[in-house]
Amino acid sequence: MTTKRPKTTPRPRRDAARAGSDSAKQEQLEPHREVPDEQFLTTDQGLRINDDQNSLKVAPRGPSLLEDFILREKITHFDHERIPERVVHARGAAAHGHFRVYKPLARYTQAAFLQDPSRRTPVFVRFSTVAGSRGSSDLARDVRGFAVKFYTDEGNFDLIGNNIPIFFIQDAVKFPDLIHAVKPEPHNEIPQAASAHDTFWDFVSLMPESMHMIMWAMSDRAIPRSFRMMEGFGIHTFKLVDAKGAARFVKFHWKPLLGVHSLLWDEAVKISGKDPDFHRRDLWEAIEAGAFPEWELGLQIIPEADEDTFDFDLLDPTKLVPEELVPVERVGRLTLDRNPDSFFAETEQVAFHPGHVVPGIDFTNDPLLQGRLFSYTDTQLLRLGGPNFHEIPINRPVAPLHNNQRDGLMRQTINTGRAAYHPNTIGGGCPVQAGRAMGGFVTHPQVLEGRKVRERGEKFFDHFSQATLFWNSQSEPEKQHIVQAFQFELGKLDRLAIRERMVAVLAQVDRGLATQVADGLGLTVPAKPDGMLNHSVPADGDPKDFQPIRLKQRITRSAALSMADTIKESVKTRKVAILAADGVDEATVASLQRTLTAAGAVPKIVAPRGGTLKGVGGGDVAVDWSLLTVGSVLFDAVFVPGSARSTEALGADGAAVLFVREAYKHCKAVGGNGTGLAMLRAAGIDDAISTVPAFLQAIAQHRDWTREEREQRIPV
Ligand code: HDD
Repeated sequence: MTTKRPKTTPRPRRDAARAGSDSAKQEQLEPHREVPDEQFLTTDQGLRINDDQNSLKVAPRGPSLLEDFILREKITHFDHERIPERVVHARGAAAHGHFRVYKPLARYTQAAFLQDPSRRTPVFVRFSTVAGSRGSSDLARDVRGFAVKFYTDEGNFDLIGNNIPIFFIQDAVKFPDLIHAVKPEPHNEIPQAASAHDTFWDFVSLMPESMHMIMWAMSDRAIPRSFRMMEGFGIHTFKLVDAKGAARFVKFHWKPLLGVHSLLWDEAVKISGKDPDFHRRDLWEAIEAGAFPEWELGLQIIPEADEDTFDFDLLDPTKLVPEELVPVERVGRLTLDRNPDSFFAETEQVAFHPGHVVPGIDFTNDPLLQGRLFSYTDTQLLRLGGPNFHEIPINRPVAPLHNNQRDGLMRQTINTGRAAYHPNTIGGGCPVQAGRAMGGFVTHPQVLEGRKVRERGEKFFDHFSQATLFWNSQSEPEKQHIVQAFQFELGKLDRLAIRERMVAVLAQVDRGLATQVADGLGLTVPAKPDGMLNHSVPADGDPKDFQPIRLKQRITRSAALSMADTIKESVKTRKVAILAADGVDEATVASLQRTLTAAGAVPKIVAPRGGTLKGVGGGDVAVDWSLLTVGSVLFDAVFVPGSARSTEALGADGAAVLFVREAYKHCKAVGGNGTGLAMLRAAGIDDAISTVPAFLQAIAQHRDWTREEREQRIPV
């Protein structure tokens, strides 16, 4: 390792060589960025430190002195390094990038960043799980957060969504209950990052409004292959407002260009042990390798006049708008192209808020959204320690910021002038309010009238129709995975009564589903639900008035809801293990590496040991990973190149045999040539792929799910 030492005087950070470079431009955007190259070590006050190895003592073996301000400063700072983790979405990973609209959207909205295709709006995107702590596994069965901060010229716009288009509850007032139920149980803090426990299922089994979301959460959407292969959804219905003040309803979508792909539960469980940072690492590595993740922004636009024409309420966040009813218009592209430099300064300190909007984007009365509008600022006050969190570099807008807010903990802005109020004459009346024409935000003047009530819209009570729509839209393998997920989750419960209640609720979604789940649990589905299904009833309410209703639906299947209908045309960024041992044919390996890399895949040599293999022709083959450190669960496909000595060694190695068997069991592309095919046959895989083009095609297909339906011959 070389150390870039300062010579006599360290060079200034922005020296001539850097000026005009990309990093120099970045520094201008982020003046707080620290680069230690060629700099002296200093205290927080800028004093150069002469000895960072020894505290100040009386004699070499004597006591330390209180006088040691360098020691005190360092330890004090260290003691205060942690801030409260997010109460939800604590575990996350993020990246910088940009957004570009395809063509002006003036017909829908006045938002400036949605007008000009030549404008690159910087973004910061944070992905997350919901339930686990900061250090929990990426592989939990959970919803994934998909939060996008657009740094637009008109101020920051935050689109804080999930990878599932709907939510568990209809009203923010139930959010603390939901989260208390899903978090580890309060007496023993078990289990971490898992919904498979009594309190969660107790709660949701009493709240039929959660059933649509539960169906998604039990599907493979909740165990994505990669953040890069997830859809994103704004969930709530929002409003777009054009320059004339006319509004339309909108649902926001993110469509990944790599398609939507998932893991299998068995893989997720095993990856959790092999690499709990699997998703975080995947995002990081893809960006470092220049394979920038991309999504298209999609809009479902609904005229105001159509508000009441659906079989559901547009304000109900437990319902989606089927794409068959309102197509998704793809309007722009999001590209993530830069990893953060400091996890804490950027990914941890970023503060999102659904109330961060720009002119042309407005809220609806969705009661979940309305509650969120309060919660996010409130949470930042605690988490980031005060009202000036917008001054933290990652949260600062690029738009100019002038107001009469003053002071507070950790204030950084040095406001000039004496008038911190409006109206004023002392400051010349500044800063002045902006009219609509000057980009001032004007709330859409929706007409409202009504009694003050604690109630919800009538259609909100159709809790099962869309849960059934989701079930009916799944492919057979997807249905089987949902059944297995329910069996796993409910099988983990201590209380039989909760399992029984859930099976009864599931029967309302689909009786066949409930029966399959019940079979695995050794239960039977009751002929009729016993008593009421909805227990979320006000004290003076008549429970009868709160029970689920079923409205007639216009559609019964929606292709967009099944991952089976996703893009399957690319092997880009897919990880392929080339399984090898000493005596491998280095020419085959090199040609395979070339072909895979040219197609955009990421080949890695996996061998029984690390270091370098001796090839059959006497050449060296560098090993990327040994079987001690990886399993096939970390790869999308496996290829075993033929060469007698190598494949004999692999066939005799239990870890290598397990490696290929697991890949096969997880429905991945498994290929080989020559003696590689014989090794695979001996491991029980007699239909391995024998040509490279067919192997590539199989990887692009993601998985051969039909293998699951066939007899499972492979013992693992
Ligand atoms: Fe939330 C964080 C998404 C409902 C309260 N939420 C948070 C994050 C995401 C979401 C992605 C992480 C942001 C980040 O990466 O920093 N939340 C959602 C979605 C919801 C939703 C899609 C429903 C459609 N949330 C919701 C409700 C409430 C909250 C109803 C409260 C009433 N959410 C919070 C929070 C968090 C948060 C407590 C924790 C950390 C933070 O805000 O910054 O305020």
